[in-house]
Amino acid sequence: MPLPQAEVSSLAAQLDEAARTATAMPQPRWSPGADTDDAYAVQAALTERRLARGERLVGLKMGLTSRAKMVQVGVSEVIWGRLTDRMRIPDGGPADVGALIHPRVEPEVAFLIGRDARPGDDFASVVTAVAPALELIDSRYADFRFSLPDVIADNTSAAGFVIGPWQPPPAGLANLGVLLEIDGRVVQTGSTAAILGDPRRAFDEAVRLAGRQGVRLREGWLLLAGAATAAVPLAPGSQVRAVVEELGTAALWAKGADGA
Ligand code: 0L1
Ligand code: MG
Repeated sequence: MPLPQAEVSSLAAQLDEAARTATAMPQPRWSPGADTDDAYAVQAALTERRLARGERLVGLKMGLTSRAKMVQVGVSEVIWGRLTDRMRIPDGGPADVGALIHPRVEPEVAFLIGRDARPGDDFASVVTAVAPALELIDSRYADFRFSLPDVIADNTSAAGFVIGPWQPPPAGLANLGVLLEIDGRVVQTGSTAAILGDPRRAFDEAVRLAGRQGVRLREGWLLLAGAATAAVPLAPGSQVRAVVEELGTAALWAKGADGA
């Protein structure tokens, strides 16, 4: 039986408040029998609250698409979340990390969706451009500790993203080198192969998993394919850059509460 609507709304309100006040909250006590469908219902209600404040849905993100990420947070399922226009940070621009609880950053690859995707569509017929990207994540739970339904409800820790220059999808995407630099120092190295063996599979998983919840990728949306490395804590004042072989770079500057 689905979770009662009152419980869905209450949990969405708590997560929303935690994000808006940058205050970590305890893990929820789910009713017995609650499952991932219930967690996606909370995520949808949480997103509705943002849309009611004037934000616009601009795409989806895939989470936990690599072993490194799964091991880092102790959850071993691919998950997806929703992206709004308010989460977008201009390439090279400031990210207001003073408004976050315990931000982390990770290097990703982004896809541009050229037309509404239908079940069974393949990557080449729908994705018209690819870009290097950064994702800013910020679990609303204390100490970044959560179960699978917890993190789905929390919109897969989504907090912000940067998209580098778009370009036509290259012939090979499956094994491009990836670096994450902070203040000019390489802090993580990896390969796009870490993203489900080939980041194009993240598109297939988005169509499949979001489709199960009645959500389809729309023309003009973005899709973040997932991180190629573990995420790294982000301190105010840091300059961050993702470098993806053949695709280029995406960058941000972590602005603290005092603007420094
Ligand atoms: O984008 C991600 O892979 C994040 C998924 C949620 C787990 C986390 O907070 O790292
Ligand atoms: Mg991510």
